[in-house]
Amino acid sequence: MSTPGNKYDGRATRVIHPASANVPAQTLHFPGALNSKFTAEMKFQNPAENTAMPTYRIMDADGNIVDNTRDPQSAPNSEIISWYKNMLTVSIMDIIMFDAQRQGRTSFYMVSAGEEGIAVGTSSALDPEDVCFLQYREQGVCIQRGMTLKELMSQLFANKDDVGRGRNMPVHYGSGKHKIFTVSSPLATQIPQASGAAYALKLQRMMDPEKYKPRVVTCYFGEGAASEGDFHAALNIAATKSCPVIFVCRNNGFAISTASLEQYKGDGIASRGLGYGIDTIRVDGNDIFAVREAMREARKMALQGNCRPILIEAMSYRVSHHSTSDDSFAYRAKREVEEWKRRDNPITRLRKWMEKKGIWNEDMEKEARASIRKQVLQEFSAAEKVKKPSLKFMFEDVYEEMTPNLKAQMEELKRLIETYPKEYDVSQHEGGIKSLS
Ligand SMILES: Cc1ncc(C[n+]2csc(CCOP(=O)(O)OP(=O)(O)O)c2C)c(N)n1
Ligand SMILES: [Mg+2]
Repeated sequence: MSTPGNKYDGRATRVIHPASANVPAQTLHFPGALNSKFTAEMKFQNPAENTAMPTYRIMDADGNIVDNTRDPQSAPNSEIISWYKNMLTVSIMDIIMFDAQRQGRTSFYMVSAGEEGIAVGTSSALDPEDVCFLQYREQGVCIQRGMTLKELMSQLFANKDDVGRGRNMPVHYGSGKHKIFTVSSPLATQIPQASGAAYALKLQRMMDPEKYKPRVVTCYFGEGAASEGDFHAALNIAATKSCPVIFVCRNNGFAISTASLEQYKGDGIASRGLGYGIDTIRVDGNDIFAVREAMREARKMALQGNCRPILIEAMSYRVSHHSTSDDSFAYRAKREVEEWKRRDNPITRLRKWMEKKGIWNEDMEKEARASIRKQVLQEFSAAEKVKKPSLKFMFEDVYEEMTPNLKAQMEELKRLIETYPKEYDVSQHEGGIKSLS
């Protein structure tokens, strides 16, 4: 007779007629729901009767520790200060780049105000060899993993130093060196890719544990992206194939103009993790310690035994407009945004904690802000002046060698530029028209 448990051992089908098998009906387990007990009470489960999943925090909005079992000092002061500076860097760069777009110096930008703690906190708990898939509001992950301002600015200006060779819209960062897959515009693309990458890492290690160390994949996305079919496919395959992937959902209350209340009826995104049989936690995204500790624990759990996926739903509020193409005051009250800014924020919360601890003060704050601002502006104006990538790059990288039809297209482009030089100013591109030879 089959026994209750998570694993279906195939024997239940053999006891379809319990009477003939001489076993009581109560012990029969359908293969589709092994732990379900029989009941004589007909009751439709109503999700509204369940209490909402709680939101874990270590530190309250005033910077006081509320979970004394978790010492935020698991990291030295210098490291905590470095997270703080990384959050400040994201925030200062955001303001400068948003304004730069308004001045027509870049085409597009996306701000992560209010969500700096999620990006920096989660990635502070990762190994440099772990692999990250981002959505687009996670500049903090790039900075925490060591991408330089020069690298970020080169992407934003699509100049010749951009590792993506200027092929993507601004904020679509990627870096092989930092194990960050390039951001994709179509929502949720990265989620099944992350499950697949985690499965690959697991298989690699199974085949050669000497050569490959345990690694996880982290996958960031917004609650809006979780409405895509790809989200569901990704969670299900990760659960059924026990992939070491940590899904980090930033629930910031909006998918552009659609408020989360209009996006779903269930208990946030966390309830969906449980539906797929995935260990899930909801955390306060304004609390960098909670986010980091949840990630540290998730990483351990993901790599235990046969591996498994984890879902972290980090709660926050999108303080900024969706992007430079959006005016959020068309669909939400300015007062509401101001209220959130004033009430809670991952940066001011950590600052309060550091000040209480005596490791930060007003002078250090001023000094840090001024020096970060200076560095951002320096890299900004340097990157803006660098030449654009060679035109030839348009035809490279898909095939190892350029195919005859690509060569023909390149020649045609050269002919057009030569015929209409006033229409096509290619002097800004490295090598100019010569690169097409
Ligand atoms: C497949 C697809 N549909 C629609 C869009 C347009 N779009 C870009 S961002 C976005 C909202 C995403 O919201 P969320 O995932 O919550 O992330 P947030 O912007 O809040 O960080 C939408 C609808 C898109 N990029 N791709
Ligand atoms: Mg959102």
